[in-house]
Order: sequence, then structure tokens, then C-alpha cells
Amino acid sequence: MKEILESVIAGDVEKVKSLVKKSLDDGVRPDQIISEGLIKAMDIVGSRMKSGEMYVPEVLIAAEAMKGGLSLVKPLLGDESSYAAGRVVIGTVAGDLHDIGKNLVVMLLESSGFEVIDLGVDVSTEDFAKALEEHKPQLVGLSALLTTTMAAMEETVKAINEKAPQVKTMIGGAPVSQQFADEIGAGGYAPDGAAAVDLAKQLLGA
Ligand code: B1M
Repeated sequence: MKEILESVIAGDVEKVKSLVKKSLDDGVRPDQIISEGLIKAMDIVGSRMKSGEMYVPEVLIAAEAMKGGLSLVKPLLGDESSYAAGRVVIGTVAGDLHDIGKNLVVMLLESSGFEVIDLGVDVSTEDFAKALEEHKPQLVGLSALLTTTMAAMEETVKAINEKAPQVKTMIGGAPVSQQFADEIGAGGYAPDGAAAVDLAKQLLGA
């Protein structure tokens, strides 16, 4: 696990993939690879970026290495063909390009039996509204990683509450909190991927 972590930080996608394969062959659980290897590595990358030890290009390369590892683990997490738990539209809000955490949430929701329509990043209130009409989800998930994009999150949640009050909303991302969720009228806040799955189940009674 230490080697996976170090290879993600070093941005060595091929090494990450081969170590993940080897760990799986050795019987390490996929969720353990994610939490103790891949996510932990990005936490370290985050604090190194904050302290100026790592710069944006290195961070991007590390993120790609992490995604390479995730792509091998994801198919093993569950059966994506049974979507008994409900349909979720999810996206990173307008002005925000961060998608690593959101992608993890998507992966964990899918592996827990949710059908997830991922709108990607920089998703405007209008695009969320279009997706509501097109996909008729029971739940909308919104992610924001920048304090400056929390306003876009608020705008989208309020628009959903107004136009489709039957649809539940769930928010997440480093700068947001339960208090912010309460303030903007979101259905709930989840601090991490596992909590997002629990909250989605709770909101949909699944
Ligand atoms: Co950005 N960035 N970034 N960045 N970046 C942060 C967020 C920052 C805290 C770094 C810092 O300064 N310390 C800072 C924000 C400061 C603030 O607003 N308070 C920041 C900044 C400033 C910026 C730029 C403005 C930098 C610049 O250009 N000057 C710029 C903005 C671009 C834009 O969005 N418009 C920018 C760019 C980038 C990269 C492109 C280089 C890259 C993103 C790559 C990508 O996502 N494809 C990047 C990265 C990687 C980070 C850090 C280092 C790591 C984020 C991450 O992936 N974490 C981040 C520092 C940090 O967080 N420590 C930082 C790992 C991920 C697993 O965690 O995303 O928190 P997280 O997701 C968690 C939970 O939050 C939760 O579950 C996830 C899994 O556990 N969660 C949800 C997330 N979404 C959820 C949704 C849910 C439920 C739970 O329900 C729907």
C-alpha cells in the first residue's frame, strides 16, 4: 500500500497500475486499495500543494496516476447493472473544475447500486435543470472544492428546490459543511464518499 501511495504521489501511472494489479492478485480488498492507497496519496498531495512543496502540473500528474489505479479497482466494486437504490444526477458546480472527489463519490454510489448520471465539471444551474428533465433522478449531488464556487452551489440547490421540490439534494466537497447545507436548503451534506453513499440511501429510503 505504501508503494501505491508513493507511486501516486510520484505520478507514475504505469507503476500504480501494476502495483494495484499485484495487490488485487494478492487478495487485498479493492476498498482498502482506494482508502489506504489512492485517497491517502491524494490527501498528501493536497497538503504538499498547500505548503508549496508540489505545483499544479505535479498535482495533475498525480491525479492521473490515481485515476489509472481507480480504473482497475472500479469494476470490482460491484454490479453496476442493478440500479435498485435509485437514480442520481451528479456534477461539480459552475466555475469549478475539481472532479477527483466527485468521481470517487460516483464510483462508490454506482458500486452501491445507484444509477449515476455524471454531468462532469463546471455544470451550470441550467445544465442541472436540463438533466433533471431528461433523466428524472430522485437525487442530485453537487460537489464544490472552491470557496468561490459555493455561491454557484447555493444557486443550483435553490433552483432545484423551487422547480423540483420532490428531488432531494446532497452536497459535498472540502469547503462545504452541514451548516452550509442547512443554510442553502440542501437535503444533506456528506464529508466523504462513504458518507455520501449512506446519505443517498437515507435520503431515498433505499
Ligand atoms: Co485545486 N484547489 N485549484 N486543483 N486543488 C484546492 C481545492 C485547494 C484547497 C488547494 C489549496 O490552495 N490548498 C484550493 C481551494 C482554496 C479555496 O477555495 N478555499 C485550490 C485552488 C485555489 C485551485 C485553483 C484556483 C488554483 C489556481 O489555478 N490558482 C484552481 C481552480 C480551477 C477551477 O476549479 N476553476 C485549481 C486547480 C486544481 C487542479 C486542476 C490542478 C487539480 C484538480 C484536478 C481534478 O480534480 N481533476 C487541483 C487539485 C487536485 C486540488 C487539491 C490538491 C486536491 C483536491 C482533491 O482531489 N482531493 C486541493 C487541496 C486539497 O483538497 N487538499 C485543491 C482529493 C479528493 C479525494 O478529496 O475533492 O475533498 P475531495 O473529495 C472528497 C470529499 O470532499 C467528498 O468526498 C470526496 C471523497 O472522500 N466530496 C463529496 C467531494 N465531492 C462530494 C460530493 C458529494 C459528497 C461528498 O455529494 C454530491
